[in-house]
Amino acid sequence: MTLFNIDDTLKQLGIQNINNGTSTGVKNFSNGNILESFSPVDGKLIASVKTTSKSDYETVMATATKAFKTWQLMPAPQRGDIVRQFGDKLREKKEALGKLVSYEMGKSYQEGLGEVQEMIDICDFAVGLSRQLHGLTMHSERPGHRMYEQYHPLGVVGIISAFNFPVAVWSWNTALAWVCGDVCVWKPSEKTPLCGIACQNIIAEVLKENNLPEGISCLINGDYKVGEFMTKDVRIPLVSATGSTRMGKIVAKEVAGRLGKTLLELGGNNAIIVTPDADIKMTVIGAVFGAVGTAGQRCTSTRRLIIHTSIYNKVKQAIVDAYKQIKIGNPLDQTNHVGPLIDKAAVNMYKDALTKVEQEGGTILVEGEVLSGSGYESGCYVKPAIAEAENSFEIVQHETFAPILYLLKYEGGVENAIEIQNGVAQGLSSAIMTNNLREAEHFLSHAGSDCGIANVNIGTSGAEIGGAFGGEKETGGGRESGSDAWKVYMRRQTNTINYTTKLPLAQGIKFNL
Ligand code: UN1
Repeated sequence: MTLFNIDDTLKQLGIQNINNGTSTGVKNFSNGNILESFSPVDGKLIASVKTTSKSDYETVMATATKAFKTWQLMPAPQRGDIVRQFGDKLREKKEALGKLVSYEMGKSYQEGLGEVQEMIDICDFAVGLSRQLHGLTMHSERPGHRMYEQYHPLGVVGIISAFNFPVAVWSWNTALAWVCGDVCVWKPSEKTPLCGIACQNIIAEVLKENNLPEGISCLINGDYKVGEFMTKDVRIPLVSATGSTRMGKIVAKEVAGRLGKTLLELGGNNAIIVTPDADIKMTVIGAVFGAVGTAGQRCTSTRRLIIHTSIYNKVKQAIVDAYKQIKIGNPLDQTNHVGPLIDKAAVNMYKDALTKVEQEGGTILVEGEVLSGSGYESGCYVKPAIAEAENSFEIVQHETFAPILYLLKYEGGVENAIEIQNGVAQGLSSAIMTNNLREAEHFLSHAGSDCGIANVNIGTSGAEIGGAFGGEKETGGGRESGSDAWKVYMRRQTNTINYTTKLPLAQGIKFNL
C-alpha cells in the first residue's frame, strides 16, 4: 500500500538519490564513505548520504569560525528575524518534513507533524528571546561604581542529535544558539541522515535569501567518529549531545578533558505513580500514550507504572484492555497507533529485555512479538508488551528503547511510591496521577521526584518547548529549549565601571602609593 509519494516528498525537501552530507549552507560537499538510509516503515532504501571526512570537517570549521565573526556582531533582534523566517519556511514545509520524519524514523505521521510543530514553536520562542537576553545589574560596594553582567555569544556550537527526534532536538539547540549569536555545526544520527539534509536545505535557503555568510548553519554526517571531531576540537566551546547515557559519558569525558562545556540530554527511566485517588481513565490514556507512543523510543517514554496495591488489579485490567485496541502498522496510515522500531538492532534489544524480565522473575501480562507478514516486511514492527516486575530487577533499572511497560506495586503512603520512582540511575521525567492535593504537593516538593520534569495528572512524555527540558543523574543535567536554557549558549561577563576620579579597592583594601 502506498500511502504517499515519497519521491514527491523528497523532491520538496531537495533530497537526491545521493546527497553530500557536509554543508556550510552554501556549499554542499563530502568525501567520506556512503551512508545508506533505509526506512523502518517498509525496509526500502530511501537515499544515500556521503559522510564527512576529516578534511571536509576542517573546511566546515574554517567556514563556521569565519561566519561567527559576522554573525556575532549582528544585533540579536536581527538574528531573531532570521529565525522567524526559518520558522515561516518550516510552516510551509511542515507536511513534507513531517512525512520524511515519519518515513525515515518510523514515528506516526501525527507525531512527525508534532515534531515539526515543536521546531516552529521554538523558533517563535527564540524570536521573542532575541530581545530578552538579559543580564542583571548589581549595586557596587564602591562609591561611584556601577556593576552589571552581560551575556556574549560563545562561538561555534556542536550539536549531536539522536534518531528518535531527528529534527526537533536540533532546532531546540540551534534556534536558541543562533539568536544568542553562535553558529552551529550539526551531526544528526547516522540512522536519520536525510532528516538532517532536509533541515539544512531549509535553513540554507533562508540564509541565502538574506545574503548571510555561509557557515552559520553547518551539517556534518557520519558515525561516532565524526562526532569525535567535535568533542576533541578546542574550537568548539559547547557540545550539546542527545542520546544514550553510554554515549553521554564518553562525550562528557572528552569535552571536560579540554575544559569545554557540554549540554547533555541522555536516557530516562520514567515512571507514573498511580495513587488510590487517581482518575483511572486519564491514567490509562497517559500511560498508554507514554509507553507505546513513538514505539517507546522517546527519552520521556513511560517505562514504569508504580501502582498502589489497593487499585492495582483495576488499573492493570484497564491498561491490559487498552492494549488490545492498539493497532500496529505503517505509521503513515493514520489509523495505526504504533509504527516500527528504528532498526533490527533495536528489535533485538526489545527481545533481550523481554527474555531478561522473565529470567529475573517477572510475569508477562501482554506478550511481546516481532511481527511478520504483509505490511511488516521491514522486520522492525513489534508488539507493545507489559510485564509485572520489581524495581530492583536489572532490566527495570535499564532504559530499553522499545514499547515495554513494567508494572510495579507500592503500599502505604505516596512517599513509598516516590522512593521507587527515584530508585533508578536516570532522572528525566516523572508523573503522578492523583486528585489528592497532599500527594501531588509531596511529589513536587524537595522530598518528592528527583527528576528534571515532574508532572501532575499528565503522563511523562510530550513536554512543551516553553519549559526547560532535561533531567538529573544519568540523564546528564542539561536543559534545553524553554525557560532560561539559552544561558548555556552564551558566556557571562561581569562588568564594573568606575565613574569617579578615585580608585577605591574592593573589600576596603588600602594600597597607598
Ligand atoms: C526525546 O525523546 O529526546 O517531551 C525528546 C517529549 C518531547 C521531547 C522528547 N517533547 O516527549
